[in-house]
Amino acid sequence: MGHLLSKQPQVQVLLLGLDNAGKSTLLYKMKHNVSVSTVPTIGFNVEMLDARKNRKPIVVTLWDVGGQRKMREHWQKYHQNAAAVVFVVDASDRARLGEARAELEKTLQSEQLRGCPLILLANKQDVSGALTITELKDRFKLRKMCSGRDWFVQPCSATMGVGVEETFRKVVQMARIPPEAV
Ligand SMILES: Nc1nc2c(ncn2[C@@H]2O[C@H](COP(=O)(O)OP(=O)(O)O)[C@@H](O)[C@H]2O)c(=O)[nH]1
Ligand SMILES: [Mg+2]
Repeated sequence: MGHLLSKQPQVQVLLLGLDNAGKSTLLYKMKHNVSVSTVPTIGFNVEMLDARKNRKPIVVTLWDVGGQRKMREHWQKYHQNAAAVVFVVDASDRARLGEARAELEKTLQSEQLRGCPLILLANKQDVSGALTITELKDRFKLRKMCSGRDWFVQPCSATMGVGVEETFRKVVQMARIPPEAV
């Protein structure tokens, strides 16, 4: 089994975003389709999911490297070989939007992530008053921030499981597969 898996192209996907954005909830929902009560991530959570891209099996490894301030400096280490970045925003937390935007901008400026596709998640859509994807796109000036890369904004509610499958499909579709892996 391990042998079989190792033959499949592997893609590394980073789950990034501020603490409390919903990264760990999303990860568990993608993997097990269940909501678990999350604890603030110290270090990282990682899950491998099977998928098909261009009708070929691939393994998607999702890295949830923790959003707490002291962990953010470690993001850099995970940037190498990233096939895609999923940046999770708590769309209901208007007070921290500026902080989230600054973090995203810093992330995208990383040399190792040059050209890396971005899926921006407007999470917590179940909370009334949450920013819509259009509002988030405007507030983040996303078009400008993302010039030179593929990007997509997906609304979701990680706890309710809404938009989670769509997110995973989008990740698989947009992920860059390293040429040596195919
Ligand atoms: N209402 C609501 N709460 C959410 C959603 N996603 C996550 N949460 C809650 O937000 C808190 C932080 O989630 P967590 O996944 O630990 O965030 P992380 O720090 O980014 O890993 C937890 O209490 C989650 O239950 C969502 O879509 N809607
Ligand atoms: Mg977490």
